[in-house]
Amino acid sequence: MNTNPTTIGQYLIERLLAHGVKHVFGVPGDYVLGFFQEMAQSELHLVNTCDEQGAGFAADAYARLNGLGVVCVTYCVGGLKIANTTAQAFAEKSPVIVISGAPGTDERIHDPLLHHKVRSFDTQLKVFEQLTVATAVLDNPLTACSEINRVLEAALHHCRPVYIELPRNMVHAPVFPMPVAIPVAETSDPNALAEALREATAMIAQAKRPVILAGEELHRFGLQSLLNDLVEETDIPVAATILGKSVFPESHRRYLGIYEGALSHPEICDYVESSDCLICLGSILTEIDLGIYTAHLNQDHCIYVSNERLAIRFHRYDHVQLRDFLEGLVNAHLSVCNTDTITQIKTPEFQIDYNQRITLGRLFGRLDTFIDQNTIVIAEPGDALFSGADLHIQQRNRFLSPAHYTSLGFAVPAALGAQLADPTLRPLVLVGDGAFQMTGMELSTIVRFGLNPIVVVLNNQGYATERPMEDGRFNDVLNWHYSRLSEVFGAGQGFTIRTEGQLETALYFASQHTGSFCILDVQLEPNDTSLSLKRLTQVLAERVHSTASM
Ligand SMILES: Cc1ncc(C[n+]2csc(CCOP(=O)(O)OP(=O)(O)O)c2C)c(N)n1
Ligand SMILES: [Mg+2]
Repeated sequence: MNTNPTTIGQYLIERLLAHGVKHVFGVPGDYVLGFFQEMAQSELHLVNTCDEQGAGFAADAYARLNGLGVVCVTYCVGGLKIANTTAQAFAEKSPVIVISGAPGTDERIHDPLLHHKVRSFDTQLKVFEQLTVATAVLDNPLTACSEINRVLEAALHHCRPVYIELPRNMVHAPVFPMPVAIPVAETSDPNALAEALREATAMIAQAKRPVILAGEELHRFGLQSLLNDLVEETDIPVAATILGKSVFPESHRRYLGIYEGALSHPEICDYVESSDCLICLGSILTEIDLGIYTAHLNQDHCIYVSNERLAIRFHRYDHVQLRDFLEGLVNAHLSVCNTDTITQIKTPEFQIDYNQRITLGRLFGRLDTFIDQNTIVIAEPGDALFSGADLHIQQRNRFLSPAHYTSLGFAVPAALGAQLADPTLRPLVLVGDGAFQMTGMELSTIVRFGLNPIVVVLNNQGYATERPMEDGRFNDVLNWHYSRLSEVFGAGQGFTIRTEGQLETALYFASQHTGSFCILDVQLEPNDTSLSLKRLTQVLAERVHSTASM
């Protein structure tokens, strides 16, 4: 750790590198240009996107894979554009560092109306106070270093975004860093932990059919090997929430599938809901995880433990860490009676019918056999996610989707972030035509940085998810020639797909052509939607209409 005199800008860069950040996504502007130049001359790789929202989503995906991601923008015109992506990172626990340039402290005297200013100089700060777990304005060289370390630690501790504002005259301000204090890990109350483990192990031992429901926090807080140990030790079957999809290897002999209330496969739903001991680990149990509250989970049969709460049946335990509880379960060497042979929903054989018109179901049937060890599936909210939920993801952490916050526009920029975080992966991007039109231009950034995702556009001529709830021209989008985007960008390869044979040709080409992106314009009937989407929109339509009649 360097404690020699340095500058605020240099110190911030050094701390990002020390935390394993290699790439920074963003768009420069005059309030942040000085810091961009500092980053450009450092070991950090700058990835300037077409739009700030693209940078925000890329940083979110990068953070989910790398453990920390960074988006750097200019004041308000850039910063406020990533309010949405930061909100998503907060809602879904993704540790994104937002760095925004800002007017210099010397420029703020007498409160002038500088460009990009909204109401007052702290408007943007106030917005981000709502969207992050910690904020720092680096306006004082005496405290800047400790402020940087405080917010970075907060991002790691809570696995949520933080905000750093850097007034432009402070980038080169000299500082004398102090050695960084090693954060003290939060520990459990030993009595509460012991009591909770006593109750939980007794409940599991008595149960006839215990089941684990695994959620996203196991990934975010690095607890997946403990889950694996628990399953190897006990043979308890595992279902995952949709937000936690791929937290457990889906090829594992004890993996059941995705549980999301009535939206899940009926066999999985029955198995989970009829369990006499449901061990729910690291899930925040969102509305979507619970199948829009169609889930029937009996609290009397539940052990619920997340990073923030532990409840066993109707008893609540405070100050027990998820990690400690999980370690306790593994070390308890439980003897479990659930020796059920579970029925797994396997990838079905796929026989191509070359001249057959392509349908959504057949597309996903084929994609399920196309996924390999190096694929990371990135699914946009909409039918891409609902159909994507049933894909068999063999490796851990190879499925990304904002399944709770469900902001459209994530998938294409997320491919950029994911592939830079782990260049061994090839993203398979599943995106609706509506969502593609929001951020698809980041394919341009993907070309500039030499990446090669396969982008599958589900072209059903608009907002299929919304049509069953309320239809009108507002659900239509222009029918782009998606396959010709490769001409626009001067790279990549595009395919228009109407038949299974055309899909086959495109997938074969994509598997061979790894030099750039491939885009598949899959032309579907507007009403060709998945069963999950049909079930979901039926529930949502009832809600829309019951609110309308109130
Ligand atoms: C940023 C954002 N704007 C609006 C919505 C509301 N919304 C949810 S689904 C949907 C339609 C998505 O259309 P498309 O991407 O084509 O997918 P499809 O529904 O056709 O599968 C919309 C507009 C949203 N979730 N996110
Ligand atoms: Mg669509």
